[in-house]
Amino acid sequence: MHGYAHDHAAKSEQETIVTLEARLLAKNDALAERNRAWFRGREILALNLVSSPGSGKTTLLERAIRDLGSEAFIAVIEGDQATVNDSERIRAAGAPCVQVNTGTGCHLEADMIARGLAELKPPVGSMVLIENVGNLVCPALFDLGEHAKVAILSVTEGEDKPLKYPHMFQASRAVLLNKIDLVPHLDFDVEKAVENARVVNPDIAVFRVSARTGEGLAAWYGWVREQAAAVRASPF
Ligand SMILES: Nc1nc2c(ncn2[C@@H]2O[C@H](COP(=O)(O)OP(=O)(O)O)[C@@H](O)[C@H]2O)c(=O)[nH]1
Ligand SMILES: [Mg+2]
Repeated sequence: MHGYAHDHAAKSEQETIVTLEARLLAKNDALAERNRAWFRGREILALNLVSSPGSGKTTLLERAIRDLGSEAFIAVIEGDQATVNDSERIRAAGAPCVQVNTGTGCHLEADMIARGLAELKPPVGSMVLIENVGNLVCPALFDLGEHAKVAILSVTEGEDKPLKYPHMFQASRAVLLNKIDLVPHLDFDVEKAVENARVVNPDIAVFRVSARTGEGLAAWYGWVREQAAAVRASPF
């Protein structure tokens, strides 16, 4: 009897959790649609950079601000559990930035982006680059209203990560294989990493880059320009 009551309670608790989770995601999706419409109405390209901590998101953003800043106004939303370190780096690189600290949260949510946009007020035709909280799990689930998610996988992380964290690579339109300058010092199999990314997402665009040396960045910027042009061309 006790076992039954216990099981029953556990089941109903689980149902409550599942329902709450579904509601949370539905609320986020509604707010993400609002952000998406806001971006589209202003012809703003919004990219959501997702990766493990330390793969090079902030370094890639610093480079992009310096390399693309003359052709487009770039604003940044930085997500981290704590500190304003990354937003200080972004401002030093020359872009306005809002830092969101998520505390115990492991991802950015659409309402945080809406609040960031209200502060940043990015102009028509600009780019909003979002650095999500570093981890390969929950940022995949949360739509922010972005045009595309871009996954960063650095060569020190192992070529199996797309297979172990498939949702992140399925949710992303492009993957940057960063720190390619380190390949000679590692046993990272670049071809295998590309193959693994394409196993989980056959359409994913792959760029082999080094934020340190600049290798491969021209191709990545070409993709960014194509996305910006697509946003400008899409009817509102
Ligand atoms: N060798 C090398 N180091 C890099 C590269 N990109 C970033 N790093 C280093 O990796 C570390 C983490 O970079 P960071 O941009 O802070 O990563 P984030 O946590 O994803 O924002 C820093 O020490 C960077 O200097 C790269 O292309 N090559
Ligand atoms: Mg960072």
